[in-house]
Amino acid sequence: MALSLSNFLVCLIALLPKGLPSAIAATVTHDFNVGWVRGNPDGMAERSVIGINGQWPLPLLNFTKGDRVIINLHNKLGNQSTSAHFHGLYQNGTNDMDGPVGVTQCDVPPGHSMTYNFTVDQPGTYWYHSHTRGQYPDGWRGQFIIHDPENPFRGQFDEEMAFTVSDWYHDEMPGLLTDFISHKNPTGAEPVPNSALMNDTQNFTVAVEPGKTYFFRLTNIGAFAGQYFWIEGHRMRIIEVDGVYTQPAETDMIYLTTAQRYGFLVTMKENSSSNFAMVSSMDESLFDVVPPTLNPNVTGWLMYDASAPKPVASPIEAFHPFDDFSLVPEDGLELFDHVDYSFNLDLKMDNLGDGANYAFFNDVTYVTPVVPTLYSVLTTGDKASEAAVYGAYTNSYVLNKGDIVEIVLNNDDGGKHPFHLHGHNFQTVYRAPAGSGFYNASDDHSFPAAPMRRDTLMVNPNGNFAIRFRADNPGESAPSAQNPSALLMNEQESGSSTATSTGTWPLALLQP
Ligand SMILES: [Cu+2]
Repeated sequence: MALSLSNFLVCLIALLPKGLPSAIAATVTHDFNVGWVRGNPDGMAERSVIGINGQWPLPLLNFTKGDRVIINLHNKLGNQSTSAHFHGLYQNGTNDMDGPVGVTQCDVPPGHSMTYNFTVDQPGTYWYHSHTRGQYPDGWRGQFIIHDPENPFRGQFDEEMAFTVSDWYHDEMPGLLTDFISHKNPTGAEPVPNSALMNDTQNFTVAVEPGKTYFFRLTNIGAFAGQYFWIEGHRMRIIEVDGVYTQPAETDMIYLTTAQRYGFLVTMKENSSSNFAMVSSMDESLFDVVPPTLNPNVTGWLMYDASAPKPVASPIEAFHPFDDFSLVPEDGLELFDHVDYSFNLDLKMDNLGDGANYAFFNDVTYVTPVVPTLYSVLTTGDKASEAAVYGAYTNSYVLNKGDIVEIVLNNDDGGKHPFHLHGHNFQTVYRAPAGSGFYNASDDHSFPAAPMRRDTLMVNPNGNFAIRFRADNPGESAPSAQNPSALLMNEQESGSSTATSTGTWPLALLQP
């Protein structure tokens, strides 16, 4: 994929512990001229897509832990506002760089610019995308990799490579959204994608060498569809989920909700002159109606021999993906067994007086506040610690810095839904099977000793989950040279945390 971004480096010497490879923390600057270009990734329908600097697919961005990232966003769309979010980055101390419109910033109108400036202190597989309404599936999304000089699996692979899977629509989002949240769609049926993509194409190939071990980083950058992923004739050894290293776990198949990432090692066969299919298959259980013409699968290939044929993928009988709940973090961080603050979010889908279908937490459907939540934190003085100042339709909870917070999510809907927490990863302490109903704290739950941590998690249909995290990322920061847009200083050790979700139609795209 061509990189036509103007990069320049301002180098700083980083002090590294003895014995590690020397590295320098750099300042990496990208100019993002966001504008419309033409694209036809599935070969079935050319359409307008949102590109950067005249190009689409968007560039794979590579950084090294410790780098300062400066992204000069210039909105050249002409007809739509925009924003940029860096999914999974904590933005601890730079909360105003997080991107969600109405939470940490206002939209960037056409013809205007915004500079995102932050340090990447966490290694792993992330992605970047517009956080303006449902804009990103029009193409405005790509992978964001932070390389780790101290990767604990460093000696166990020869090369690393990042690629994506996604769903794809032939129609543009503004029209799809209008039809989706409409009295004409009272059941809230989500738009069904037209096809699936692997690395924004349907002809993706990876040149591999026999015997080598590769570290693949896979991200579901789609709008809606979860994806089953497998590689014929090869096993995957999972070592990372959502930026968190895991104890190695072997599997033949993984399932990625939208916005989830997996890092896994794959060792090539010692002798092979044939090529092998890599398949991603959209989770059709999410679709209310499956059009007869829809091909839910997309195939890519591990290419041992470029002159050999690319085999058609074999059909499979059933999907048996790896259960991510069984993962153990590589650092062994133990269960937060003392909870300071716990609250429930009860999810349901229901209709309002306009006849359209909305998603609700605790009987409230989110309405983007006119004043972004972070600005309210900074301007309401003593009242900043009262949840009510953030608006009656935001489901705000004010957390105390340092507390261990538990969120119980009860799914009163018959669909699967992924949830994403900004600014933290969380321990997944409990996840009920489909049909379990609401979480009952007085039941005898046995929690994992060292729960998996990640930033995006799926709740099962009519199921529930409980997650725990340390509230160590206050949603405010002092003005500084790196952070000139924080206008007011607030010394209180509390911040607002707005429960939002991403990547799932009913939850991310709530407009009145
Ligand atoms: Cu995010």
